[in-house]
Amino acid sequence: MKIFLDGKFVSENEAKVSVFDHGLLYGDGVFEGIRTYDGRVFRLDEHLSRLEQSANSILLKLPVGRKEMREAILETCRRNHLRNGYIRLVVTRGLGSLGLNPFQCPKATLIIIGAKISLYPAGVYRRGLDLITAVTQRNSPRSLNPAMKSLNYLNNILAKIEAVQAGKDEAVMLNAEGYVAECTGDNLFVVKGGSFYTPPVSAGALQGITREVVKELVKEHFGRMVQEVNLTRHDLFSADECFLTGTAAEVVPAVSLDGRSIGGGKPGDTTRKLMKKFALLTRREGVPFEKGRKA
Ligand code: PXG
Repeated sequence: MKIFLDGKFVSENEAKVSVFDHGLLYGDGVFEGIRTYDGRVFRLDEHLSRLEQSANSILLKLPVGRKEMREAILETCRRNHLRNGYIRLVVTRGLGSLGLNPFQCPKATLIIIGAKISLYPAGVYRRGLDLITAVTQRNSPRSLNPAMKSLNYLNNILAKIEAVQAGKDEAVMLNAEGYVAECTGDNLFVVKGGSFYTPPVSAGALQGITREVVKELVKEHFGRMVQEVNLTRHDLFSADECFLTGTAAEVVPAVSLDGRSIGGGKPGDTTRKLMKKFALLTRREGVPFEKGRKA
């Protein structure tokens, strides 16, 4: 595996950052998880825009511009023959001293890792996920806004620990008002009476790239606009269908929450149709990276 680290491709063994990197010391940085399908990078510019917005929000100057970043990603895919894989793009605040002050870190560290993707096991897509509600609240947009994809994931990790300890697949995170924000690494949707709902970004949801794709698919195949509204646990209990979306998970059904079954405890037809349409879409668009191959 060849990893891009600050302008050079290095082996896994050589791919190391300093103990003085503020990404390690403080979780000070931003990241993206991106997919490749059939030799093409899916929604690359959308991911790069979100990275730029996250970086701008924490006053982090990206070490290279959009064009160079794009090319470094495509080259990482080429060198790792990443036809169907996962790219982790990480920008940390870089080397500094043992103090919070980010202005003492002269240059951000850029890391691009090309890896094989590990989805949920296939059975989960047939059976659906069992969810719990996390006691850990989603970060308040007024403290660490979940709309920024920062390296600071302890909030999500604490909720994930709750799910694992409860023997369940995933945790739903609520905001301070008690409304559903999202899951630990995925957005959440419900279907009820033919309408589609997802929490707004203001409720503490990331503006997921997959979430946007699903909105497009709902419009195209169901002729509906997804409604961004505050959702309660009761809305999930009483939904016809529920599913999660994310770069790693794609579209995955959820069939129970806190021991209450959702939609009869089985993945619904609408969710299954969206899973199929999503799979088809990923196979026909994206930025090709293999030399001599057209889009
Ligand atoms: N919410 C959160 C908090 C996320 O981290 C999503 C929603 C979905 O967004 P996209 O753009 O991927 O549709 C994410 C992104 C993991 C993992 O290992 C998941 C994400 C990022 C990093 C790791 O499950 N999901």
